[in-house]
Amino acid sequence: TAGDAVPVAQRSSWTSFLKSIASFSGDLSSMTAPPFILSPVSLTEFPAYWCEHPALFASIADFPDDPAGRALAILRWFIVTLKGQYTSRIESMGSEKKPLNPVLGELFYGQWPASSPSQGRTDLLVEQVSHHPPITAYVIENKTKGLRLRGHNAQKTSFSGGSIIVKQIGHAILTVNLPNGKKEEYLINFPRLRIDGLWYGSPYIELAETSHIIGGGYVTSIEYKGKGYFSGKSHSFKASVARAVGGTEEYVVDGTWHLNSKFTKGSHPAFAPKPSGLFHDMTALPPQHVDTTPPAKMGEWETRRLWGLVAKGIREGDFDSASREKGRIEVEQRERRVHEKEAGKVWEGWHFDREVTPDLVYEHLAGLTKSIPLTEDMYVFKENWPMVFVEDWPSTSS
Ligand code: CLR
Repeated sequence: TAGDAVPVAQRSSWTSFLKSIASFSGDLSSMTAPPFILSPVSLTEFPAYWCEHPALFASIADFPDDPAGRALAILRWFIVTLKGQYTSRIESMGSEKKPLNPVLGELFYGQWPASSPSQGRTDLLVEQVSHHPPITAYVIENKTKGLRLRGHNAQKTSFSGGSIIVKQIGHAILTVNLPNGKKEEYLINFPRLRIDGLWYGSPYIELAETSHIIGGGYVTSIEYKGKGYFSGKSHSFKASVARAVGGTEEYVVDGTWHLNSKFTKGSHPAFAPKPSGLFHDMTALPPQHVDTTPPAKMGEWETRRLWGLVAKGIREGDFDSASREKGRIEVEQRERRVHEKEAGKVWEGWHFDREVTPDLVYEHLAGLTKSIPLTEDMYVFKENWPMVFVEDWPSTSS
């Protein structure tokens, strides 16, 4: 029945939250939700999901003379991130929750240590570059392997048939530095989300429609389906890897992104160990969570320090103190904006410049398909990695 997973005392506030999202579309992040659905984690931590399998990210560099191998390595890394991106809150918190809405200028720094000298260390830098609407920009780099992912994320939400529909805005560009000195760029865009289970108070995500990876002479289209659609299984996908010129389809991979998938067309010796034809397998692939700045070196804008007391209140069920601390942060932010206005200044940001001219790399790659917008915002990294990245950090996760 309705609100099964909702604590009795919060059922009426859950119902009115649902009513208000049904009659509203836009920025969900700023809406007040009942305490049981609040997550203690800010959206600035989400870009870390891109690299919870750092060895598979690094493996993109292992195909210097094989463009098809690179396209498949990028596809495999992308598919392997989906379980963390879209189902991990169910495992860690019981259901999808409402993340903390980052403040303007909020930062998250991270690192995945090198598991071997040849794999190299991977660095992560995230900054909230807009508060309203919320936009998060990030860079993930493995210098040893010559790989960099940069991107930004925003969401447009609407309500349909009892579900929240989230259109993801933004994109990422993956740069691969080849040993011959050439630089390759791949454009990645993101799937549409449907958030179901709201009525019961236990929201979960299903992916829908199609996302793309475009570059290196290939266009990969990934089509998502949930339960009740052609395969009948939740979290199904079908990826088609085709030549950008001429459109010849060379590989098709079919399966579920949270479990496994296999080739149903074509195969590649580095990916499909015969006879299984297996392309990816999550069942024995635990995520490697990111290490964040050592507490002694953590600055006041870094998310775990900035939201520390709010997160503690949410974790310990002390919602009065959580909302008092949240109120304090919001008032502080509002005052900051007022002071800027009085001084005739605008917030400059720490690590990113908003690009004012159209991004030619984006436009060229987007032009290779008919299905994605031709122009987009772009945030350019100022190449100012902070000093904390100079050395390896002590491990903070297991
Ligand atoms: C952010 C970018 C990541 C993938 C990702 C996963 C979960 C999404 C999140 C993005 C954006 C914010 C999001 C969240 C799930 C729920 C949450 C849509 C796209 C909304 C704002 C909260 C809805 C509130 C209900 C759970 C009650 O790469």
